[in-house]
Amino acid sequence: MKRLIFFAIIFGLTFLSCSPEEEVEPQNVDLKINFTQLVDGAPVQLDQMIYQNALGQQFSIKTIKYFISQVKLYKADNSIIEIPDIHYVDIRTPETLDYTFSVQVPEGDYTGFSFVYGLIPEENITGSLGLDLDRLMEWPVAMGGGYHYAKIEGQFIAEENYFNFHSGALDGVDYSINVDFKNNPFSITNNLQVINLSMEMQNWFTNPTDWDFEYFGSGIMGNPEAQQVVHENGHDVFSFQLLERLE
Ligand SMILES: [Cu+2]
Repeated sequence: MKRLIFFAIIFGLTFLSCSPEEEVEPQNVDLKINFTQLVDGAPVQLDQMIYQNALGQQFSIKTIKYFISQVKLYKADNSIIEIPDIHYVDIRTPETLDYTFSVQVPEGDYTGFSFVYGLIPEENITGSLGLDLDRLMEWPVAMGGGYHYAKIEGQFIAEENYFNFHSGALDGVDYSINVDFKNNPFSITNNLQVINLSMEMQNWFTNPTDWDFEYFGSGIMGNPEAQQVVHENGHDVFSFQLLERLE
């Protein structure tokens, strides 16, 4: 009888010690990202002369196109999940406004994530992203080549004034932006989770430099001062939330 109880305990311990391990083995799951564009915290209303920048200049938004790349997720165990994708967003093309990364990610606790607004020099090569993106986003070879990081366009002050707030690597100078959410912990627990990434358009036009539409004029592609201001103002245009998809 004693021996039987002994075996029962051994079997019991074996069973108990095995099953929880199987349960905690992390699953790899799809991670989706949604792109939202805001003015003053509300979704952009295109082609409406209803906005005012920090200097009190009226503006509208007609175009928002941009790249994000170099997405990295930082796990609580110090490992890093690197996602090789380059994603193009166009507010007028609904299928670009959400994206499932080509790489699955393990469930678990993360300390944060980071990405690049635009393209790093190694990935900013004329002709490398295919004909469609060449046509839409190519940066002139005479200005250093590669692609625009973004095209933001609209009107300012009066209906007849158009601005092309185009950013990119001018003459080989890298103005891409490292967007750092490394200390923003979250957990990924299933296949239904979505990172909602918002771009606040007002923040392009302030902090540290209030953007003066009259001073910078309608085109800034050949203007290194303007590219530097865009680079600096862009540090806080993005914010994110982790949402659960309803399915
Ligand atoms: Cu341009």
